[in-house]
This record gives sequence, C-alpha cells and structure tokens, in this order.
Amino acid sequence: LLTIFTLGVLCCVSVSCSKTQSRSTQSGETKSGGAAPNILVIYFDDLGYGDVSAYGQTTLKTPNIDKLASGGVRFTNGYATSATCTPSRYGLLTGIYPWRNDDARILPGDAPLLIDTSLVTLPKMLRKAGYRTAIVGKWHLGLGNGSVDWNQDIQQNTNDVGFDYSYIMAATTDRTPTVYIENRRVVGLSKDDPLFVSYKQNFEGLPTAISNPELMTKQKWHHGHNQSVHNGIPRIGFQKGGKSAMWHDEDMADVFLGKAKAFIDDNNPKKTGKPFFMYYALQQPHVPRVPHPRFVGRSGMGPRGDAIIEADWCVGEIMKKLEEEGLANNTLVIFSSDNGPVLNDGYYDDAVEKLGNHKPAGPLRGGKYSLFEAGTKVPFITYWPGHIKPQVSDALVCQLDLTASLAQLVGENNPAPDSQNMLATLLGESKKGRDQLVLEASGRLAFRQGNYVLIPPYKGIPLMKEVNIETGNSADYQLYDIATDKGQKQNIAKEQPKKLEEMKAAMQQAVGD
Ligand code: NG6
Ligand code: CA
Repeated sequence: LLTIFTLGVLCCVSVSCSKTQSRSTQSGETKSGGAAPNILVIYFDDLGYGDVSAYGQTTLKTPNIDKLASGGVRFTNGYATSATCTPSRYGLLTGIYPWRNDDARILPGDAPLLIDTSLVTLPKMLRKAGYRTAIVGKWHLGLGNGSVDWNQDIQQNTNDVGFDYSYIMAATTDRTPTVYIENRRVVGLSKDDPLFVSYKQNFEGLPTAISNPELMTKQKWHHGHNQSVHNGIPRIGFQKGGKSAMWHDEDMADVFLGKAKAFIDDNNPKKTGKPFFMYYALQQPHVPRVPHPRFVGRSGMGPRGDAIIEADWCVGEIMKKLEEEGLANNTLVIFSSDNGPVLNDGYYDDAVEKLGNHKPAGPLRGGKYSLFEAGTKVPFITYWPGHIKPQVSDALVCQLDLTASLAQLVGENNPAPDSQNMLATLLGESKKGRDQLVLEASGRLAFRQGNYVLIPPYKGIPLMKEVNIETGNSADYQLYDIATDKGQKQNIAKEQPKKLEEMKAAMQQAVGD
C-alpha cells in the first residue's frame, strides 16, 4: 500500500491530477479509481486581509497560520464571494453565487435552512467520491423549515446538505440560541427545561439587556445586541429555558477544537479506509470576542487581538493532530475567512481603542459589509506538504471555486456552473486564476476583471457610522485599477471611459441582467 501511495504522490506532485489520472493514497479508493487526500477547510469569521502576519502585518503574531502560508501557496488575490457571513458560506458550500439566492443574507438564529437539500453541495460531491464529511463550528445557513422545535430532532439540517457529522452553533456567537447542536440535537438539553427561541418578541417575564443592564457583566452592547443576555453578554434574539445546554463563550474554541480532533480520531482513513473532508469553521474574531482566559491580554489589543491569537493557536493544534495521526502529508489544507474585518461590530470591547498601529484590512479599503476590496479579499492559503511547493500567487481565486476544483481533485463532475476549476492554481502548479469575479456586499454587486474593479452606483449611505466602514455606495460609477492602486484611492471611471464601458458590459454579461 505504501508503494502505491508513494507512486501516487510522485505522479501527482508535478502535474495537476486530472480526472483520468489515478491517484493513490493510504486513504482508500475513490470513484476515480485512485484515492484522494483528506481535505481540511479552516475558515475564520471576520478575519481581515491584514490580520495575519504572513500577509505583512507586524503587530500580531499568527505563527501557525504563517506556517501554512510559508509552506504552501499564499494567495494575494483570494476572495470570499461576499462581505458578510451567510452568503460567503453559501458560496463556499454550494459553488453557487449567493446573489442568485435572494435569501442569502445575514440570517437570524431561527432562519430556515438556506441550502436546497436537492443541490449537490461541496460535501455531497465529496461524499459521492467516497469521503466522510464533517462540519465543526459556525453554521449560519439556517436550520429546519421555518419552525424549529429545538427540543426534538432538527430536520433539514447540516446532515441533509452533505455532512455525515456535524457539531455546530446555529448562527453566530452574538445570536440566540446560544447552544451547540450535534447532528440533529441540541447538546445537553434537559427534558424539564425545554429551549425556546424567538426573533419576534421576548418571552414573558424574561429580562433583556435593556430591562436589566446589570446582567451585562462581561460585555455591553454598542449597537444592536440588546435582547436576551447570556453569560453576561447581550445577544440578538430572544431565548427561554435550555439552561443546561447553554454554551460558555470562553470555552468555545476548546470545544470546537476538541470535536474537530475527535472527528479526525474517529475518521482516520487508516481506520476507515476513506478519506475525510472537514469544514472547521472557527468563531473568531467575530463579536462577541470572548477568548479563553489563557489568551486574555496576549495581544495587547484587547479581545479582538486575543481572539485572533487564540484562533491561530487552534490552527496549530489541529495541524499537530494531523501530524500525530500520520496524516499531515496526506491532507490538503485550505485556509480562509468568510469576510473582511470590522472593529466595533456592536459591543464595547476596546477593538478600536486598543488597535494601535494594527491594520486589520492591510492596505485595502473598506472592511466587512463593504463593496471595496477589504470586504471580500481575505487571507487565502493552500497547504499540502510534499505536494504543494511553497510560493506566493497573485492569481485571482475565489472560495466559490472550491467545489469545481475539489471535484477535479477527486474525479467527480463539477455540480456547480458558477464554480471554476482552479485546481492547478490552488495546488501551485499554475499561476492562472479567474478572468473575472462578481463580488457581493449586502445584496449589492461589484465586478472584478483583470486588475480592474467596477462598482456601479448605489443609493444608500457611503459610511456605516457605527462600524466606521465605507460601504462603497456612491452616486457615480467607480472604477479602480488595483494593480497600481490597491487601496482604491483613485476612481478612474472618468479618466478611462472606454475601460468603464468595457467593464459595464462585462459585468452585465456576468450578472445576466
Ligand atoms: C449584523 C450585526 C453584527 C454581526 C453581523 C453578522 C447588529 C447591529 N450587527 O447585523 O454584529 O452579527 O450582523 O456578521 O446587529 S456575519 O459575519 O455573521 O455576517
Ligand atoms: Ca463573518
């Protein structure tokens, strides 16, 4: 078996493994006749392009992410599809542009399942290829059919869109229900104290952050986030009961890491004969930022910096686990973030006050929620020791492309036409990226082609004052050449009318109206 493995590795190191080529690894057979590596997607929440030291910042240390970057391909033009969470995750898991689905917007914690269960998602495609699949961490893509009974098996969940195993939070750390869900069940619920969730009204007699501000012993709300209070932290949404199931924010990193490691234990291909795909979706550094006490104060930047250091540590631990299990050289790791950075996202947590010289967006303009580059351009790294040659790549790649690319890797058909096969680029064998990409922020679209970015006119505020982020809205067309103007400081729409028309036409064609 080892010889076959070595041969397989040799054949696949220098050439992009096409559907017809056979791959052999210790993981067992896939449909393509060979076998394929384990795939680990490590996905942060709200981590900015400038938040990782491998991307040039010097104020925070992220040694474990840096190790992936220096041993793999560090993309300088890697994008999420969107500037917020739900649509980006939709794009990542379906390979479909989220703006095609009107409901792909930031969801409340009681939203119905957003992904059509008849779709061949990324995990379903991999399952077809023989993979065991798992999600551990943040979901935020809805559960159930609109009226979830949190005390029963949850139908229409992660398990129905391709995950064999699932250990998640329903939405975000700032939204109810503040519980973990393992497969179809809320973890740790007691029959005597059922859990109820509402985003319409509070449950009679229960306190909120408004009625009982003294309950906010850990963090206070700045905007939004003033409904139910749990663990001294006010949230969005109301909840009642379920006390024994409530998470402790401080432990969340350890809980998810523990579950991710346990999945690797239970699904080591040496045992199961099948490779695995794990989507490890960390909750940091989204608000509320509540790192474990052992990370508190480590960054000198307050909870946001500490949460990034904690999450970086988690990356190191999961990589260590792969090594211990003898899987490091047989696992393709893809690291990225769902959208760009934000400092004050609704809590008083010193993110602005203690920032110092740190630039979460690096040289980019905007941030989370923005149509400018920092909304969607994120750290994006691929790592596979012995298979990927360390390098920096300027190729234009998007999380949307994982479906087609991984389909190519495992010998399956690509189920998602928006998703482009970038396998050779992701493996560092080619520098050719996408020609163009449609970007989305809160339902508004921008368009990148070559090194030009077009932002059509949009009504609405140019600056979200509370979060202090420029939206990208303007009465005029904006055109930027990001090869020479990374920070999008110079709108060249008027200077380059021909380019502007060309970009407008190309965008119209790409968007299809
Ligand atoms: C916003 C929240 C913000 C964050 C975001 C979702 C308010 C005022 N702001 O509506 O705090 O939760 O939604 O973030 O409620 S995301 O990364 O999951 O998209
Ligand atoms: Ca996010």
